[in-house]
Amino acid sequence: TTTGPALEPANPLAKAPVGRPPRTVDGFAREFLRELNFGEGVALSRSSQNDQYLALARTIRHYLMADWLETARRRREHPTKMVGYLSAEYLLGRQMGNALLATDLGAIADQALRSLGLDLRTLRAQEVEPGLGNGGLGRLAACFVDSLATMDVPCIGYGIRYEYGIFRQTFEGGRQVEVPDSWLSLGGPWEFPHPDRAVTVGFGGSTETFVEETADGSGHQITRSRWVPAWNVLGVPYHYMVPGYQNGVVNTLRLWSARATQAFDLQIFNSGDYATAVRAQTFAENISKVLYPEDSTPQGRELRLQQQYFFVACSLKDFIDRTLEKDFDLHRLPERIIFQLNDTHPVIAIPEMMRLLMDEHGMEWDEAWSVTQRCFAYTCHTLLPEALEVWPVELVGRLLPRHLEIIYRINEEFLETVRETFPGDELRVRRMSIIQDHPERAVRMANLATVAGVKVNGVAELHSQLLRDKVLPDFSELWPDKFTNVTNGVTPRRFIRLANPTLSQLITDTIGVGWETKLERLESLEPYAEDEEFRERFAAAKQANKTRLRELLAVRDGIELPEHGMVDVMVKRLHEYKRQTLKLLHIVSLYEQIISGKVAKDAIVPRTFVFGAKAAPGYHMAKEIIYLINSVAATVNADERVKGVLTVAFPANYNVTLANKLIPAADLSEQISLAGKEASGTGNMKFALNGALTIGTDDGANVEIRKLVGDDNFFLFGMDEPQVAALQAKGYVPSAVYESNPQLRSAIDLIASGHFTGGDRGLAATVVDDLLYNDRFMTLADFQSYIDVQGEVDEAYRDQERWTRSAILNVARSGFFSSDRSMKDYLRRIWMPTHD
Ligand code: B1N
Repeated sequence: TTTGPALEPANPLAKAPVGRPPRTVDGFAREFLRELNFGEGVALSRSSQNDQYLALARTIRHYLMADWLETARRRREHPTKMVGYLSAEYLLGRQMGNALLATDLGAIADQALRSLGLDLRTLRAQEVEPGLGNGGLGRLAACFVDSLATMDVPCIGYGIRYEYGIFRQTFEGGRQVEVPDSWLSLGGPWEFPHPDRAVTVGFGGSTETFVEETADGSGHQITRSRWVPAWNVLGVPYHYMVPGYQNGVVNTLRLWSARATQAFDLQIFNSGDYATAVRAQTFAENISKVLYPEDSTPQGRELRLQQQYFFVACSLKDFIDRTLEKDFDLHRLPERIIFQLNDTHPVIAIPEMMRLLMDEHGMEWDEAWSVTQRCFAYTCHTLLPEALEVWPVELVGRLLPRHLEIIYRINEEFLETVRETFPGDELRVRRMSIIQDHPERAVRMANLATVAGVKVNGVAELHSQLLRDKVLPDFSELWPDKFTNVTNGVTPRRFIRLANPTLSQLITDTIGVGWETKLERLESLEPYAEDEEFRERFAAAKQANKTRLRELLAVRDGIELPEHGMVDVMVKRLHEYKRQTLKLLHIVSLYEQIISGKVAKDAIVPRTFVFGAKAAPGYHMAKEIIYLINSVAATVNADERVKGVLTVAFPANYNVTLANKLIPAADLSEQISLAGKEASGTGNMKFALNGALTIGTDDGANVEIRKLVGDDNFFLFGMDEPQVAALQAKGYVPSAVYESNPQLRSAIDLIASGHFTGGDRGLAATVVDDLLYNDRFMTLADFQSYIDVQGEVDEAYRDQERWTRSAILNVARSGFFSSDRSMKDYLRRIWMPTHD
């Protein structure tokens, strides 16, 4: 059903490339009205804002269409090695602003809409962002596909079209309440469904062995295995444009949606059981129904493994059967594709590739393994041992019996190598085995990925080092060359140009155009740190962003922010290792010192503390911390004694859209995880690029930020990773820290007294007790250092000239953190290593 026209078309129009609509105000207005009338079926005078938004989105799409078709044609005609980015998450953020920027149509669209009595900003605000990811890992995937399109690298991003993305967070009585994110309910104008190109994916059933003669005609017989699934679902591809930045390139993001197969339906319909048939449909469609809202921790649920296998099976089939030219010799597959595994979520692709090559394309084990080993590379995003995915053998065997057989055989051959290399070291064999025995027999997905992948990379220098030394030490000893680093990056198009137009204009005025794709050019801003006029404009841009944020939070959340003072921002998923409670202890301590008269109100720099954080719905402690932050915010904001000096804002539902408004307004960026726990962080990069100074630990990419911006322009505090390890080994007793530090004691006592929780001590007890008697992430151990360095922050901020100079240097020296640079590193170190 997917082949093109069979006859040579007589009409020459068939050969012409698709037209490009005129890039004029009138042309745009006409195109928009056509969409509104013919696409939405409404007259302008009768149209709703949603109609107008949908028509506008489709209008902008038209301007990308010729480039999209042309990019695809070019790639088909001159096939080269492609990147298949396999990711269970893409946290895309709103599409319209990005599409306008990519096409450079902002001004035209603005005027055209105005000429029709409409307002571009209002229509842009209609868009519900596709929140198909949790946090950093999903946003990273979105930055990477943006960069690959901008660099004209052939790439297909493969993932899942969740019907419900990350939940919408609301607060009720200060507690997080999750609301389903039905982001598609008002229409999905950016997607192109292709139900005719659905692929079938099997689940369950059993394997059978049979005997076959070898293909060489020698008459030898071999035993083969094949999978007979018990049930199937269909994967329907939805295509999304991934436009490069003003370069005529549009790549594709292909997200899969699950449907019931017709065969499945029919069988049951014919039996006359309508209700059962409809239930079957629901069952199949559940697979792509909802994103698991966990971040940095795996959810070992059966449905999640179904999701993983579903999208990976669709993607491999799509690439082999549809993207490669017909009759391509699969022995040469590694010349055409490298699948990058975004964490372990897509790692089931490895046995799936083996199965396809052997059972569907007739390869022998050794050939298939040789091909598979060259087609995958694995990115690890964590250091938390509990975050390494394992799947119970029982579950894998039940859902994917053929894959389990293949995994066992991969493991057998691998362990043979280990035994040959390290004879007699059975403990090592057990540590390295792809199958763990305790606490239950399970498949270690990171081990599988490491055994099969060409390369394994961490996401920041420190993380990659710790990955080698602590997470996978046996593997790095066996294969030192397999391990490499690629430090994360962020797209400057979305996170500077779109998020911060005032700063962008200043940069362009100062160093000229083109920095958006050559971010190292920000270096040329460095001398301007000493230019008074530039400093003033820079400070004015920051002030304008703060004012805009004030206006936004007033309307969006009913939060009143003071006009002046430092904006101190901590936005990221709520996780104990990230230590939002350390930030909270700082606030409570300042507050306690003022209300108890230990510190004069005017002795400290007025600050607005802004939090943004979602907690995984099942993560009890994280939700208690959210409740406590909201309780402290309510109490502090209502207390006349600290008015104008301490303000706490916790706008609900932190997402990409809100990030774009918050980050440009920040003076201070909080990156305060326990050293050795945050793999990289990418928010830290966005803040530095928008001229915030960082207060941070020696962790993740903070290390590299500090190295680049310089010690004078970065506030380092806390233990480093070796110190953390030493304290751990010695035995850490948080209550002893509490006993010995009066300032800390006062802060914790005030929380424990129920001061912030309406007099109820119980409501604060979960968090307080954990800090005192557990404190797995050593919050109390780093408290004094944090407080001391926050004192230095105050002092630095009082000298506005010095602060602005440092902020400028943060921007000038952070060009390294463009995701374009990350992509160059992946290309050179992993994807096309022989290229130069
Ligand atoms: O990936 C980001 C890093 O910058 C962060 O430091 C890191 O915490 C984050 C299971 C994860 N690691 N692991 C996850 C997400 C969802 C899930 O279901 C794990 N996310 C990270 C980008 O490298």
